[in-house]
Amino acid sequence: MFGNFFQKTLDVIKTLDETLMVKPLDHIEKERLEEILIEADVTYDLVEELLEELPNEIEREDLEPRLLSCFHSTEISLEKKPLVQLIIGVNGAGKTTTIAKLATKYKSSGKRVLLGASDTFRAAAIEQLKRWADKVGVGIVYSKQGHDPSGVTFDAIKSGVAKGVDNIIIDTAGRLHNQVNLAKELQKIVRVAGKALPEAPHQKILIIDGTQGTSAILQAEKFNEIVGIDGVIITKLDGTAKGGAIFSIAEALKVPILYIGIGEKADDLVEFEPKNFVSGLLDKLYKGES
Ligand SMILES: Nc1nc2c(ncn2[C@@H]2O[C@H](COP(=O)(O)OP(=O)(O)O)[C@@H](O)[C@H]2O)c(=O)[nH]1
Ligand SMILES: [Mg+2]
Repeated sequence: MFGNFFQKTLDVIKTLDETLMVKPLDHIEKERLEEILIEADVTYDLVEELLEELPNEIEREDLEPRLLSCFHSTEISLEKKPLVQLIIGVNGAGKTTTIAKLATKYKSSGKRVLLGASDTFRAAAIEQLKRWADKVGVGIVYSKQGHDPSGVTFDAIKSGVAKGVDNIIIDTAGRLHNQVNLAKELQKIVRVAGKALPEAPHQKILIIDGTQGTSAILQAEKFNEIVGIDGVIITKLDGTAKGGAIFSIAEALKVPILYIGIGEKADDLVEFEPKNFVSGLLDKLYKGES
């Protein structure tokens, strides 16, 4: 599981330093480790913080808890019926595709799913979500391009409640005519969702394009200011060497990373487990396993 999405990052690490090829190692020199982490796109400040006060020869046992400390777990109860999830993020981040992946996952565990096409900014966005709903075999509530996205959100939630579905997933636009409009629209969607069903949306999930590396952090902080984020899904980690950004993103936002997107197909979504992720990385560094 680890290798599929972090392989490219690890390949870069491997080519960086021949001495790391001789495994197993009982320690790695601090300077080498710094280089490796920075090359994998962990931010400089975080690398310094992670390795602070560690000896010059760093052992796996000392590094492991520090890497793990970047990650946070969720305190949100997902035991709601229906569970309403709002998907936000910039254009092209992978929102619509990720919604299809989540719907596939829920459906295969026996849940009934309804999608809300609240990205009404582009006609193509509505069509894209409709195609996915057909393909995955789940319901969808949509309207015409240009309609009020909060209206679609309201209708989707009301309809989902009436039908007794388990999961409602709401798509949103990542770009409007300007930034202020986008902020206002997202805030309105959240307000109106709460009117359709108290406490909805239960989870606001930010989709981040993993190929952007740490430059996505600033963007994520903006979305966090606008509506407050409960969790993150990082997409496109199948094709990037910037996988180390996971640490910086998790540390900066202080919200859990829920899933990782590893391709364009409906089942290219893996649950993110900090423990497995970190121990996989350390295996590679110290033992040479992939
Ligand atoms: N390789 C790869 N491509 C992805 C992944 N997630 C989304 N994409 C692609 O990224 C592009 C934009 O995705 P889309 O869902 O339309 O983004 P949206 O604008 O945020 O809704 C599409 O071509 C997707 O197929 C992923 O995990 N891996
Ligand atoms: Mg979209």
